[in-house]
Amino acid sequence: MDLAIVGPAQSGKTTVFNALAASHGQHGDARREHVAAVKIPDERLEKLAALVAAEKVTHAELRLYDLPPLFEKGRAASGEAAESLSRADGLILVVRHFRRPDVPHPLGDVDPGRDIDLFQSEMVLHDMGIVERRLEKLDITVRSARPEEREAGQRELAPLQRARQYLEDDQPLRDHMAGGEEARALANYGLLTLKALLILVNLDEADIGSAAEIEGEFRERYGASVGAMCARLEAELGELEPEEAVEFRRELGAAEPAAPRILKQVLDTLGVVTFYTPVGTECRAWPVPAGTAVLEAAGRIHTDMEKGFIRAEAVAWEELMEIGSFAEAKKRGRLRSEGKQYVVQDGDVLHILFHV
Ligand SMILES: Nc1nc2c(ncn2[C@@H]2O[C@H](COP(=O)(O)OP(=O)(O)O)[C@@H](O)[C@H]2O)c(=O)[nH]1
Ligand SMILES: [Mg+2]
Repeated sequence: MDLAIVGPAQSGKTTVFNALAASHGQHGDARREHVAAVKIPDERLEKLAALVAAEKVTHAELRLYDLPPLFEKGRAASGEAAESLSRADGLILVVRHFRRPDVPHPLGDVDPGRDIDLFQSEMVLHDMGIVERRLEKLDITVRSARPEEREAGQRELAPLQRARQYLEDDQPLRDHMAGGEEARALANYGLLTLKALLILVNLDEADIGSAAEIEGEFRERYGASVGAMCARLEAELGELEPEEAVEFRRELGAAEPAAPRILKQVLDTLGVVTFYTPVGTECRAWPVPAGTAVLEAAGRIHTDMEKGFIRAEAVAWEELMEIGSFAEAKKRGRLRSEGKQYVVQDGDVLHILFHV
């Protein structure tokens, strides 16, 4: 899963990127300049790994992209940034709430609400451009096409026309078209307002005590996924040794690290559920979109598992922790046997049976 960090200049995008990438032991190799692979902190995975005495624990990962400012002076993203943006499954929109007189705001004053509104309108305009260009082209194609091609063109037209309607009303597409067949038809256009969006309010150091309150205010106003953190503080604490960081946090009144909470919000925003596979000596977490059938989930692990799928043995994480082992769960008849249509539930521990 790819997440693009977007927002106005100087809102703290790079700082957020560093704060999230520094979390959970991400120093070193996984981190390139503008891309970071971030392990998703997962307490369930760690407890499960301990239960089955796994030698190797593999966390689910997100890829974060730190993008240059978009829509500045009407400019769209270009080159590599445009590609990362178009491919991303979701966006983290960073807006500035921190004050800092020494860091000028490009619009003069600090007003996160205005910045959110402006950015949302820019995204709508961006998508409108894409949809209109595509519709124009299709219109020509359909009119000059042979009958059998005409039909395919018309099938593509319908969702685009619906999208144009919403965009004309200044409505982000995710509120109306996400998840369904139409969204799939539009998936390859790189439409920004169709992507999952987490608004990340970048707090002032002085406001960390009221993070939850501010988060609540913005959520009420925007009816959307909202997170709040002080990115600079978290990035700096992320550089420290863990014991030192704990000490500093206590002094600052920022009890819990923000990154795990924000990453969890990212997963929720993406509509992702996590299942677990303790196989041999490895215990692993797998993120999949909510609603994924176990057959497809098996295919994520290995194509052979999908091709030769027989059935899955499943047990909920809580239940397994309580029972103590897969073998004991089986003995007590608590392992469910699920066919390929079974929809994977968050927290499922799965054993997939397949023939090669
Ligand atoms: N006080 C404070 N300053 C921040 C915070 N986040 C970023 N900054 C500062 O704002 C400036 C711009 O941050 P940067 O991450 O480079 O912004 P970008 O242009 O969006 O990538 C830098 O001087 C940061 O130190 C924050 O949470 N609190
Ligand atoms: Mg930057």
